[in-house]
Amino acid sequence: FLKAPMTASVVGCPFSGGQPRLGVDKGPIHLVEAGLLDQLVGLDWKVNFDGHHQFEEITAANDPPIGKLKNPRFVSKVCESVAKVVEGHAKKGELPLTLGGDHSLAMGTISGTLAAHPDACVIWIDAHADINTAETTDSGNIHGMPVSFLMGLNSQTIPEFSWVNPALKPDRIVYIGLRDVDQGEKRILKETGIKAFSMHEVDKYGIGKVVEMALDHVNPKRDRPIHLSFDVDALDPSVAPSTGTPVRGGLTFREGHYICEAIWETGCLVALDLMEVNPSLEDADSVQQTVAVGCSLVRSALGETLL
Ligand code: EXY
Ligand code: MN
Ligand code: MN
Ligand code: MN
Repeated sequence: FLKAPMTASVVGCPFSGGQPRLGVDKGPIHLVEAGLLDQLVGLDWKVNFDGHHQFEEITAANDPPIGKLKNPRFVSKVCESVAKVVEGHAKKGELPLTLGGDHSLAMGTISGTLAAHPDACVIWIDAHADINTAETTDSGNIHGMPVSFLMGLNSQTIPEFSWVNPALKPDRIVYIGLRDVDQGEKRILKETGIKAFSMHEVDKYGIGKVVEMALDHVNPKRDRPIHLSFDVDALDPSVAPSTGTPVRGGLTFREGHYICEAIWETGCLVALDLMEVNPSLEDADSVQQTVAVGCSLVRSALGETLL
């Protein structure tokens, strides 16, 4: 993978079942309609896109909670199908670009990446740690839990999620941007020793140093494939207002883009997620701004330079 694959395979995932707010399923549609795919062609990517992922075989009907988990079968089945698609693209040497949709989808995308690249590491950009377990979650919203499934942190196995291979090791994931982490999640981060750079560290060291430290931790020799999972709510709400769980005090426009640029520069990027753009929230200008920022983050991660 030393030379990054120059074919991007877009996995549009109009899915909102991991959280309660309608509209996040429209995120990928707006990103594509804003011209994202042409923009990538302009960066010399070959872009595969055969329409948004269809979930019609998979329905939310008859899906009562399992414990606190909401829409568990729906989320699980959708993620399982996304995992297969991502794995297939990655195994062909293409770069899967998954457009969400809510962040529960990362259970699928990262499963797919790890199936194709077992030595991959994950860089998770988010206001939230998304590492609640079935036991620690207050909300029951699975978009707050994908990392716990990927790591096998649930004390009881949930048969509906048995397809997930809990292959993600604590030293293969690093967070940047955290500022709304639940008590139970803080305990999990401590117990597992997962490295996290919150907004406190971004303020203290600056984004350049933080990204370097994050890469040194998760990819010290810069020889591991990187899966970048970018939740747009990592950005400050003044930069990306149209998202379901905004938290003030987030990354600036440049800090977000710097992360993407620096990861691209490693030459190790093999998969990219852009999640949680919700075009139904806030006014038309905010939606346009958030969609435009989403497109430009993806362009930066896929090689757009300022000069
Ligand atoms: N920690 C809260 C929960 O588990 O419900 C909030 C999670 C928000 C998750 C967003 C997508 O990053
Ligand atoms: Mn998230
Ligand atoms: Mn988030
Ligand atoms: Mn919270």
